[in-house]
This record gives sequence, structure tokens and C-alpha cells, in this order.
Amino acid sequence: MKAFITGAGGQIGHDLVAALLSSGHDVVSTDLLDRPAHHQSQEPWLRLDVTDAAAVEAALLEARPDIVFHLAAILSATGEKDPALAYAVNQTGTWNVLEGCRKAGVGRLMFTSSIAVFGPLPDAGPGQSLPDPTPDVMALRPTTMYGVTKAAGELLCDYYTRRWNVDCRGVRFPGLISATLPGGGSSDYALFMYVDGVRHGRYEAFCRPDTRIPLMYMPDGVSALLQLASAQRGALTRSIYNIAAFSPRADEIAASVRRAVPGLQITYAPDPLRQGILDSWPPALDDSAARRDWQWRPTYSLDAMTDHLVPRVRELLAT
Ligand code: AKB
Repeated sequence: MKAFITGAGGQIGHDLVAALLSSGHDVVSTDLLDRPAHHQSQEPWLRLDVTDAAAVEAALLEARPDIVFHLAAILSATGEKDPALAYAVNQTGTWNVLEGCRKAGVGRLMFTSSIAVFGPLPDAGPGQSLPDPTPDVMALRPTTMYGVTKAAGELLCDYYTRRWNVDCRGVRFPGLISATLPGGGSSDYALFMYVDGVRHGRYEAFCRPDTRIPLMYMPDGVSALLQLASAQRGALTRSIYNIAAFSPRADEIAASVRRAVPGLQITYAPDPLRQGILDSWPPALDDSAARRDWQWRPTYSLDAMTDHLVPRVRELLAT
């Protein structure tokens, strides 16, 4: 199949493009920026700003892909610093990509949603939070512009599937961890424990030690996207699915990294903005619908991820 990727230069793009190419698919990668130096792949790379409707439409009409993986987004912490930018890229950008798909006759779009679509329930009393684990079907009360635009993107996916026959599907990603440098998310404390842990032997986390959100190792995240992309539509009972792997406390992640990086020192200095965002997210996700409908299963536990990831972070930092 021919796949067209937006935001290919980001954290997911790096691993998704490699997985698609190694399975023999044609890939057209697009991003606002040039191909990052750490991307080894040689597929065609197009500079594309998803907020530019005409450019998105022209690129899709030219490429005529079978499937679009829409990854371009501004993440939660950066989005709170610049909500207008988050709205432009995440909301208008998603509209532009959906419209481009409709006009170019693209049959399938994969949307990358997030745990950030959830937020505290309006009738929850003090100290009460989302159900643990949080199911797929739940009032969406996001507190960040990132979450607001992802929730709207989910609704647009349903609309385009129903109204325009662009088969839109997606997953609500947990915080994703991979051998890349962190990029503006609130879940980045987990990744920094690995990157700064290997780089400096210490890291001061911007969250409390008891912070608990859903996390996932990138190879599982990429597998989820590819599995859902190839599932029979008739087997799907939803467009957008919760997926889950593990939900450790921050101090449990630190303990796991310390197994592979002896002497690692982790301290905690919660940042009110990012701690507030993390506290608004579910502690864990119920992914039973994904398990039932398209046989989703994660491969990596926290410790299995640590064992696999630490050598890759060492390689990344050596380049
Ligand atoms: C973020 O932290 O903003 C993202 C996410 C959980 O969607 N990694």
C-alpha cells in the first residue's frame, strides 16, 4: 500500500516510517521541517504545513495514497504555552487533512488520539477522578487545548466516516516512550528518566513520585496503528479505541530505570502546569474493546521496555 504520513519527523513518525518501509510499503513522508538527521530512511520527504489547506490538498492529489497516517500535532505542554498554535495545527490541520482525503479519494485515515481527551468529570467530588481503568465510552472533559482538539478530531473522524466514506480510525495513545529526545508532552518525565538517566546519571522530574498515567513503548504503539489500519471494518465497533500497556507510578519507572542504570538519582520538583495536566488524565485505560475487536495485545511490560530501551538511548546519545 502507499502510505502518506503527516508529522513524519516526530516521535511516532520515526518508528512508523521504518516499520512501513520494512514491510515493503511505499511511503511519502511529510513534515513542516526537513528530514531529521537521525532518520535513516530514504523515502520521499515533502515539506508540508498541515495548516495550509491548499498545500495539503495538492500534496494528497499528487500522491494519491491508499492510507494517511495523520501524526502532525502540537503536544499538551507546548499547546498550553501557545493554544492558538495548538488549535491551528491540531484542529485546522486535522480538518485540512480530512478534506484533502475526501477530495483526493483517500480510502482510509489513521488518527492519533490521546489519553488527553479525558479530564475530570463535572460531577466528581473533591479528590475523585476518572475510573481506574477508564473505559472507551466516557464523557470527554479535556482540560488542555491539545485534548480539546484531539476530542474534536475523534468526532470529525466519525463524521467523515459516516458522511464522506473516508474510513477514519484511531487509537488513544498513552504517553509514548522511545529512543528519541522528548518533544513538548506532559508525559515526557517518563522519557527523560531514560534520556537524562543515561546522559547525566540523574534527573529532576517535573511531577510528583506518585503520578500515575498510562504509558506504552513505541514498538507497541506502532503495532497498534498498523493492526488497526488493517482490521476489517465490519469487525470494528468504534472508530477510536483506548489502548493500554502499563500504568506505573513515576517512582516505579525510576526504580525500573535504576535496574539498568545503577546509581541513577531521580528527584521530584512538580511543575504546576504539567502536574495539573497529568492529574487530569486517567490513571489507566480499559482497552477491552481493542482486545476484542482487533486482537490488540501489548508486548512490552515496563521492565521489558527498560531492558530494550536503555541500550538504544545509549546509541542515540552516542551519535
Ligand atoms: C503528551 O504528553 O502531550 C502526549 C500525550 C499523552 O498525548 N505524550
